[in-house]
Amino acid sequence: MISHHLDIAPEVMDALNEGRPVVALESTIISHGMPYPQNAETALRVEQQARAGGAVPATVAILGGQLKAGLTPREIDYLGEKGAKVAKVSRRDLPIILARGQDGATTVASTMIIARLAGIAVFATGGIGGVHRGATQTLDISADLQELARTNVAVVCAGAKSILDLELTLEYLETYGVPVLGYQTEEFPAFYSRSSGLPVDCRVDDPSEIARMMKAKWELGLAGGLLIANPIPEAYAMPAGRIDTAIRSSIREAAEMGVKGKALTPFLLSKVEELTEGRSLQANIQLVLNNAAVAASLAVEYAKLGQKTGPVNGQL
Ligand code: PSU
Ligand code: MN
Repeated sequence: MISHHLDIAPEVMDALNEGRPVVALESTIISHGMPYPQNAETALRVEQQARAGGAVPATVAILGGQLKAGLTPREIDYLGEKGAKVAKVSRRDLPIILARGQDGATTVASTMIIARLAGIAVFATGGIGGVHRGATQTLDISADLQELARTNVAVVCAGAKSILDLELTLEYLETYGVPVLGYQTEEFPAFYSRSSGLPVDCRVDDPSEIARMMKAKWELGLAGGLLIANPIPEAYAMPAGRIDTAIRSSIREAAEMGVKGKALTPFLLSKVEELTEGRSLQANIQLVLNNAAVAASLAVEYAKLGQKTGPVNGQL
């Protein structure tokens, strides 16, 4: 049933059939997360990074109503250039974009869904969505968290931006049974900075151990993902104070302008970028590259365990 919706690139398909490592990559970060042309350039560099680490990259998006696992450089450039004119697609948007034959950039949630459908177990992104500050009133909680609760994909990220309430985000993940693993750290990283003051569930120093945790979780039949939090490299980290000031003023401006719903995250991201005069963009690029490298080594270790996920035919 899914096959006529899903288009897996030949190189990705070959790797999956042969049990070789594959890393999924998202596309909202391309269209809504960074300006053109840095967004498209970064997406290509991230793919290169995955390859250098021994994995085949599969950048995920929706083109003409087809779910794509693996894009050509031209398709990546197209998404980058169209930017925010491409629909930002999360779980709830998938049926609409498919039925209408439209293009869509996939968030962490919808990239996880497509990765799972294709049989890809490891996915690298920048930062995940989470519980927004003030969510006790607005109920603004990213669908990324529910997806981590239900879909079997390991997600490597640099933590979450402190545009979110990181403490509530971790509480939510605990409630929904998502392991939060600190890659070579005890602390949940805060995207631009390496520390948040909040502990992870478990520090893991070795990708092969994370691979065994994935296997154990899914062998037990425990549905859902694992979150691997990989701090930004020291050299690119930004002082927490500077970022915090920018975030506070961005949140204030969003409230004044009445920006909410799916528009809120992209609005806050671009405001923070503006207020830090592009320094945050450099940090963003470097942390995504770093995540792709860790995800590649995780995919290599997971492939060694001989776990062929294979495409899913049941419910997601
Ligand atoms: N956080 C970032 N960069 C991003 C995003 C979040 O630091 O690019 C994007 C991701 O695609 C994420 C999505 O899945 O925003 C979450 O949006 P929302 O909060 O509307 O669910
Ligand atoms: Mn939201």
